[in-house]
Amino acid sequence: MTMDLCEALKSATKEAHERAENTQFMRNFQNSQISLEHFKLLLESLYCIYVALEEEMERNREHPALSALYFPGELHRVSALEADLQYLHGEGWREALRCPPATSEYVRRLRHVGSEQPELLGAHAYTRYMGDLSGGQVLRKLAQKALGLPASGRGTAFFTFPNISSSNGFKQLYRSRLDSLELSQQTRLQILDEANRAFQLNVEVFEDLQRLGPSALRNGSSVPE
Ligand code: VER
Repeated sequence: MTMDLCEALKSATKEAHERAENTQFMRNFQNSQISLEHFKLLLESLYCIYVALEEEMERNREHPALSALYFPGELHRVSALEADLQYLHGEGWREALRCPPATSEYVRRLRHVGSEQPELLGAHAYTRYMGDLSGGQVLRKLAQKALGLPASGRGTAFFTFPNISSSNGFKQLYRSRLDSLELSQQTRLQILDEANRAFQLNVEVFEDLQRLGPSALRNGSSVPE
């Protein structure tokens, strides 16, 4: 019997997940060793990625392989990232936005999939949103503590999903939606490949951010009052 898509996704990306978790960038984050500059770079990079992901989801929202995964009110991260960047960088954040090379590569892939193979976009949505829902709360607390960001949630809105009351409950719903997709065997295999590619793109983004880090410093990297 074939595995449900979710189970297959989880097992196909297990090693890739371990690689992502163990990048220096994520390890530093987990050990509260993230600098404010790295954190800002991360949010800028995520902004570039989510703009592309969410625009492509929006454009393809009626596609039969995506409509069941379309939860803009619950999941979308762009406005949260805008609020965080506005808070951390102040006015002018948009003009100063940095989108490092590996991030641009990720964005290119999202745009390509969105226009050429939208049936694979769900693999990208799964990789990011399920990850955010799984680790978000822990990362938010770590960031607040390491960087002295306020407990009110300013600067860390990306990690909170105000329209989801139970992240476990929502993950279950999302999994059941993934499992209910009617897919050919070929598309199913392509989705598993694409999810691995999505993880790899994330690894490359983290490696890039780690390299860039403080050397890409702009002035004024203190937490706003
Ligand atoms: Fe993951 N993750 N993760 N994760 N994650 C879980 C589930 C999960 C964890 C912990 C956990 C990423 O990083 C981390 C992803 C995707 C991603 C647990 C459950 C830690 C501690 C880290 C690193 C700090 C990253 C970087 C990604 C992807 C970009 C997914 C998709 C899932 C859902 C798996 C499933 O199908 O249930 C404890």
